[in-house]
Amino acid sequence: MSNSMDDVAQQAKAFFIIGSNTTEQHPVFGTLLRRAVIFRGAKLVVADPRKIDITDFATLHLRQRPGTDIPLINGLMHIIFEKGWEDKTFIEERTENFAEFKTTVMNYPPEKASEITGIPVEKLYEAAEILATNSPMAVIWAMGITQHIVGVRNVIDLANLQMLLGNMGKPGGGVNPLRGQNNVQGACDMGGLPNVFPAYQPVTSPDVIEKFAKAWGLDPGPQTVDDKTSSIVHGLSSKVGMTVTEMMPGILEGKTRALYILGEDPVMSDPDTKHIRKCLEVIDFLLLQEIFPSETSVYADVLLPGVSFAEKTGTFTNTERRVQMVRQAIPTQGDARNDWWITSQIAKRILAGTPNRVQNEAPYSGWEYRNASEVMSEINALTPSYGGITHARLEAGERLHWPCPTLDHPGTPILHTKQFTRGKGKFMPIDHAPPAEKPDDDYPMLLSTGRVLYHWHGGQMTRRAKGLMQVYGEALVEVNPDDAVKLGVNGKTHVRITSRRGSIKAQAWVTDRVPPGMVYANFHFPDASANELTHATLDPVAKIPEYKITAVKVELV
Ligand SMILES: Nc1nc2c(c(=O)[nH]1)N[C@H]1C(S)=C(S)[C@@H](COP(=O)(O)OP(=O)(O)OC[C@H]3O[C@@H](n4cnc5c(=O)[nH]c(N)nc54)[C@H](O)[C@@H]3O)O[C@H]1N2
Ligand SMILES: Nc1nc2c(c(=O)[nH]1)N[C@H]1C(S)=C(S)[C@@H](COP(=O)(O)OP(=O)(O)OC[C@H]3O[C@@H](n4cnc5c(=O)[nH]c(N)nc54)[C@H](O)[C@@H]3O)O[C@H]1N2
Ligand SMILES: [Mo]
Repeated sequence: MSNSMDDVAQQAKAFFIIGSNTTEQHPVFGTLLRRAVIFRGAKLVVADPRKIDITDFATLHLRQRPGTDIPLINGLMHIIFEKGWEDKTFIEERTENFAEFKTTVMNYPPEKASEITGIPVEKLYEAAEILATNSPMAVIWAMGITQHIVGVRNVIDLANLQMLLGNMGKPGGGVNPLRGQNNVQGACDMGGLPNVFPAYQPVTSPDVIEKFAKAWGLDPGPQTVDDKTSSIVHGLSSKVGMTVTEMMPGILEGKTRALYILGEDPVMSDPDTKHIRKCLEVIDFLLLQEIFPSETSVYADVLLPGVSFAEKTGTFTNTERRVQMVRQAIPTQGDARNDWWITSQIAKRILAGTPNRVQNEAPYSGWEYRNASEVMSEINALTPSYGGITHARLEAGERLHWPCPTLDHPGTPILHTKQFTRGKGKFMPIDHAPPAEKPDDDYPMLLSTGRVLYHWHGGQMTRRAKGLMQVYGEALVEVNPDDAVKLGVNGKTHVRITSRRGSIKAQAWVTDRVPPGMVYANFHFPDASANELTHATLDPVAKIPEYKITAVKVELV
């Protein structure tokens, strides 16, 4: 998020929630937003194909066809131009490439936007007025925007909207993607991405490589294979690696021979389960670090027991870039060990067999951490945006959002107040492209997938909680009443849903949460996981799968 949760909830005059089921998937922030609507009259526009719970609080609900967010956003911006609501001063002072961008937006008059999205023209005018005339306005999104082959384009177009309205770098405004996993922001910040070291320092930059090689006592030269011993000569690689969604199919192409998986359950969470099973069956070596046996653990050659959040000390970085202490609450269970400890033991053993290692006085060579604070000290030294975020400051109760480069820096709850990271904000012309799969005669319905309040992804944790299973004990598929009549679904009927990849049977929940022609399924239960049906077509830049759109047929069983 460019802004903090409190800032958005307290300062925004209007919210635009697009592709986020905020009350079910981010209940704490969802509550703050509902309170803002109820108690201080903030306006709320929700753009979501489904009638999710937060639409009960919306000033206006736009129910676009899935995968049509670009014509929707461009259509809104077209109206903003027509009415002269754009922030001319912000555009002039803080942005560039405006003319090219405007030319593209002009190709999306409201009538055309309406035709593609299915939203009536009057509603587009109403939405544009609410969003443009209640300033500051905060845009909030999640997976409904990103899990598409146009995920990156969707995000860029929302940034266009916020620059057009001058809502960047201001309290109560901003671009606010809600991160999902408790520490996914921290994982990305620490370089859990194929193209960057911690703090988004590119692996392709010679200066950055030299800095890390020096600190870690490694040869800055490229990673090579020693011909005689056929072991890897460890330098720091400047090659951009693979994303998860490339590693998996890479197994069948011979590009991936071993996998070290920590805290993921790809059999449940990756698209096209049948394909994932095939990949995991043939991989040479699979090491899995887990807190429970999972659907994936049956494929593991070695299963190592990590510890849950309640058994560890360290920090999590949340969706608003705030770093928070997590303290061990219960003793480690059984043979489980800290995840960082296991990883460093493996690393040490790999390093021990590595020729050509530069053994100098490198401050952070050897993986010799004794506790999480020592890991944090290394982060402080090598990760500029975390330079001033120490356990001591967090323990003293400071609220620190990165960037926080030095010990006396107060942190940065709002980004881009004076300028953008690249200087001027660059408007990007963004055009619509249809989803990879479209309903046809064989598969006439559209499947959307996601979560429910009571479960967490593959369900390894939540399906072990008795109370949650009592409330939500089996997968339900949302089916519109019109479709239910056509199918003959009545009461607790089970339906079979089939796509080009597979088939599941689940109980239908007849509800107008979904529009006619669309069903919605989750991936919380192995016997009826939506990922048996989904396909692995990826966004070309972010490599995120199009989980939100699959063509299916639905039958009564
Ligand atoms: N209870 C619970 N909470 C969770 C999680 C969990 O598993 N359980 N997971 C966490 C994680 S990791 C994540 S990433 C977040 C995800 O949080 P969300 O992204 O809010 O959750 P999703 O269920 O993926 O659904 C997103 C919304 O996008 C809508 N949508 C579908 N297609 C489109 C489209 O084409 N355009 C638009 N604009 N909207 C569309 C859906 O109807 C849905 O309301 O939740 C986090 N919170
Ligand atoms: N169809 C469909 N598929 C999706 C999505 C969708 O919307 N639709 N959403 C996608 C998204 S946004 C996400 S984030 C993924 C999530 O997918 P995953 O990350 O695979 O799912 P999780 O269930 O969150 O976590 C996986 C495992 O981590 C283990 N675990 C928990 N805590 C710890 C720990 O501290 N240490 C270790 N070592 N293990 C731990 C749990 O036991 C669990 O089995 O799913 C993706 N898949
Ligand atoms: Mo996620």
